[in-house]
Amino acid sequence: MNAPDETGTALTAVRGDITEQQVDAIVNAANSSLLGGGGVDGAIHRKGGPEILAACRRLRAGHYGRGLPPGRAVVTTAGRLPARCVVHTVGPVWTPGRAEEAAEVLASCHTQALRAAAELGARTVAFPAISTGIFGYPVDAAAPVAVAAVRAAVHEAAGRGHVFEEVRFVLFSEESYDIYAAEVAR
Ligand code: AR6
Repeated sequence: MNAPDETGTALTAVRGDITEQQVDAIVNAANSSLLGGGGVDGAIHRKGGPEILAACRRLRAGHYGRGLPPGRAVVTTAGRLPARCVVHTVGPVWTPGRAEEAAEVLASCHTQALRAAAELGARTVAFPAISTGIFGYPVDAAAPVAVAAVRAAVHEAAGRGHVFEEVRFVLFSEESYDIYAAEVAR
């Protein structure tokens, strides 16, 4: 684990499964429908149970009738998962030649997810490597964007009086872990 930064927040990277994290909030790499999918999204809905999908359906029936736009974040229960809540965000689909646009959306996912978590009073938050699976974002391009956005959001939250204890990146593969861990250690 890395030492806390000057805000008092430890930024960490671990190998593991996002659904098993004992934190206040886990972040879901969702899609705009909010109605489930594969990868992290599939695992969260499968292990968290139907309460999460029911909450997502309520969001779709209310404010998000047209779906959740990429770069935004919404919160639901975590159902049977050990986390207290799930922050759903939609990463960018990687399109060659549009790296700048993708980076803006990916950064926004992290910023908005941490803002939503702070509003709930969450002090420990776990992120997967958003967009680096089915959405095809190269891991070595995603990691610096994700980590920089988290650092900035942690500072922003501290400025408003909310100090995160830990923001953790949870990586499934050894390759992703090595890349995110190096970025976190920088
Ligand atoms: N815990 C941690 N990391 C995981 C887990 C897990 N349980 N499962 C996969 N990963 P992805 P995306 C890693 O595809 O690229 C869904 O269908 C995985 O190896 O879950 O943002 C949604 O509904 C990869 O490194 O998310 C969307 O349609 C990373 O998590 C779409 O996929 C992200 O992979 C979102 O695609």
